[in-house]
Amino acid sequence: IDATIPLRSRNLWKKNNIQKFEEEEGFEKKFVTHVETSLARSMYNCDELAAYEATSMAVRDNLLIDWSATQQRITTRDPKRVYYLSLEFLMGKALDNALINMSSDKQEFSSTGDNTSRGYVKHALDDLGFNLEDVLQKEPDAALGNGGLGRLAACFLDSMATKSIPAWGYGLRYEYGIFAQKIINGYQVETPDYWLNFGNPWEIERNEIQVPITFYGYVDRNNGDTTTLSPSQWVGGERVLAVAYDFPVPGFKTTSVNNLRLWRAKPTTEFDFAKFNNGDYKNSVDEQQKAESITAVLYPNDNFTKGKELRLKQQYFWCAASLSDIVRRFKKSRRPWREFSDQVAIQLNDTHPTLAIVELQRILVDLEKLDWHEAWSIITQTFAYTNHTVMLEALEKWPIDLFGSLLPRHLEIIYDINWFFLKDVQKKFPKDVDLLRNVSIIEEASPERQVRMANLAIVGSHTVNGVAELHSQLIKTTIFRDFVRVFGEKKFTNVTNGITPRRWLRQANPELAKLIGEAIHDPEQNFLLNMSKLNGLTKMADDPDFQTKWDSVKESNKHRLADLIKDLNGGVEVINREHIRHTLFDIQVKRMHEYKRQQLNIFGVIHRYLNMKDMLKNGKSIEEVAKRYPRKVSIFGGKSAPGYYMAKLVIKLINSVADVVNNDEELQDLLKVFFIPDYNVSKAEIIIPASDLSEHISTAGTEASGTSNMKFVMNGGLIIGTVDGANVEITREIGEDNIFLFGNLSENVENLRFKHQYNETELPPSITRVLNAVEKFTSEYKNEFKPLTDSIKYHGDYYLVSDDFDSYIAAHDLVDDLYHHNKHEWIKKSIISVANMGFFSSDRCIDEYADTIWNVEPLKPESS
Ligand code: NBY
Repeated sequence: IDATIPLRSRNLWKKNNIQKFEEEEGFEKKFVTHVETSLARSMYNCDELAAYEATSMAVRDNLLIDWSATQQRITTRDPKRVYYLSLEFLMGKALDNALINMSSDKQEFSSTGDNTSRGYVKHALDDLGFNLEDVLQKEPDAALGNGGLGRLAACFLDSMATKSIPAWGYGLRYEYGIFAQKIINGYQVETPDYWLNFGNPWEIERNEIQVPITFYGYVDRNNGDTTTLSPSQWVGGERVLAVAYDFPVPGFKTTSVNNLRLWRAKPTTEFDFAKFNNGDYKNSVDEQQKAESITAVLYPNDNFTKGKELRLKQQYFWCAASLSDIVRRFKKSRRPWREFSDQVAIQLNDTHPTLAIVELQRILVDLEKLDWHEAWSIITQTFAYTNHTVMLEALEKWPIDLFGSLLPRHLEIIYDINWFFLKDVQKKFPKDVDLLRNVSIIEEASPERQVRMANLAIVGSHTVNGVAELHSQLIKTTIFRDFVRVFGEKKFTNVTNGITPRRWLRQANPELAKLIGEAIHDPEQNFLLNMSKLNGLTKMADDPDFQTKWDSVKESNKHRLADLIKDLNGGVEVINREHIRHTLFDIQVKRMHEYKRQQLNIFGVIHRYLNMKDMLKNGKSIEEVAKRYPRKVSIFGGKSAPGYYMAKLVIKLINSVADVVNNDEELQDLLKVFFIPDYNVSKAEIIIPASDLSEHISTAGTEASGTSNMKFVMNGGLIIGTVDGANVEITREIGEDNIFLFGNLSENVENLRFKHQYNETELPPSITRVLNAVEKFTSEYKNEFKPLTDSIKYHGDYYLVSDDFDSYIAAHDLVDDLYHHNKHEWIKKSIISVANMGFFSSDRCIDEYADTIWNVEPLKPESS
């Protein structure tokens, strides 16, 4: 139905258009209005939570005015647009970011010295009786993601809005995000993250947008001679509804506001009358309620898949709802189908949305009655796929039986896609059975046949990209090498990841952003939009005054982190504040995973501790020890997948070591160890700016890119790392003198693993000593850490901890030496590194996607 207002009424609408507020007074009015009407409270009954809600609603009102204009512009001009399909959007908090990004025509310096909208809102809140920082704390993180992949999607949304690229994100609105991690007695304990407990002022529930989604059932081929290639009728069994929830995504210094649409599952109003008539009213309602479980919870695994039916249901529910939305919008534009890919580019964030390919083929063939091949050519002009891992345990596969029962028609379509694809391959490479077997979308291996989602994604996409140069090279030579033979090299490209400097520099590290702005004569901080401007820092790198200021910002950030750690430690101080400026903050925060090698890090800490104790035992004074092993605090943080036994054991080991080391009075605070519980986006914003050194030490060839490495360096931390993922390009950009690289190269990994398998390697004495000492830290059971040490001693040391250990220790020696005996040189490296990090802005990354993969252009607001 047409819901447009008739012409004669439109002037009245325009006259009543609401205006954005652009300064304190306007904000105050909105704030009080929301307190009194939306929240039904008053000045006698307004706590910080209410202040957070009212502030958010006021800011949201502003964003929605720009959102509406942006969306109308897209509808009217009908440019090519991007749909970014991701099962995870790790957004973190929205308010602070919105205050920084929210455009205003009156962006003057306010008395708070903050030139964004944040400045005057802070001032206004102060006048209204609130402290902005405290109010911001009331917002729960939107933690709808596991790690790098989900946060990447969030950074991309920020950059696409900032660059005025017409783009929508599509995902799921999980009621429970990634679990909250508690550390009890040194062990990880998971508790549910019910982030919607107090409602969510940032979402718009769109009850008018409900898409029916079907599961199970059968395929009806009423006409006996039709083939699976002809339009077929899928008669579904279970039906649920997908309801849209929209989140405005503001760009920085622009009025472009994009949309993130998340789907929620709810029961249909259909009713099982059969059951009802049998007197089974309760059961028929229960069945309905099951619908909601589809979007109840985010699966908490990173880089690992398990074929759970509910996960496949999530994937189809989300793909079907999103495609129905995309197709509906396309049909409204009344363009012919052959122009579909002139309007639509769909990016698949990993293989999780690969069903979208099959669903679009189904819509085009079964519902729109397009010819199979015509439909397929539309598909392959529309989709592109981003791969995020080469690790086999992370490649998605679905057992045929499970798949065929949930999505019978889709399985047929996959068979047909595969049939045509393999026919082509066979024509090009006659009699190459191995090739056919390797590239087939169906895996024939026992015990059951499986659908290989990566193969399907490659076959259905025009472009496949990796996320850092080394990784993109590796996918071509390992997991996808046979596809390179089939499709040629050009289909496989690289787009090195990036991060948004708005959140990861301006928001997380306002003092550094301010100092940089002053130093490069850019007080308005336009460098946040053009990060090559950071180059201007280079000439200050040697300036002693500037170095002192630079170090003072770091010190202040270290205090901020020390405050957090104290707070997390039950109010008991861990870090000696007196010496904080000269205490090396050594940080590793990321998901807990064997390939990321937190075990290598904690073994290094044990090595250091044993050496310090030995020195004391041998009669050395604490001053002598301090000279060899200067002040340092080793900070860890990260969640383990709930079922990942080894990763959880590493957490326990870190906490056990912390217990012993931190309470060893003999060491006089020279070494401290702390595991930060519940690492998340908000904590990252405090942790990352405080690092002197961060660890990115994955086994070479396993970390596709890494993005926290970029965040740390952009905040003036140096890194110790392996030649892996984006570390390689960080080195290229900042110079090899400014990074501590160590360890074996990816080309040697296979060989080293082979040697371990045949017991051809003897462990170096250094690691043997550490492994033997590990049980000294056991607090719960005898030999508690045996699985960890055995995996290195007896089970092939798959992650090559022993092979890299000595070189890791040597790199740390260099770190100690430089930090404690040549701090000026250290700071210089820090400044030069930041000066050269422009490449890692996600704006650059989005430019590359837009130019080389999507073929889309910005659609700028008239005013800018
Ligand atoms: O994606 C990460 C990579 O490990 C990292 O190197 C890269 O920088 C980042 C962005 O490209 N991958 C990642 O975070 N993956 C997941 O979180 C993930 C989550 C779920 C599943 C697989 C991977 N899953 O199959 O369920």
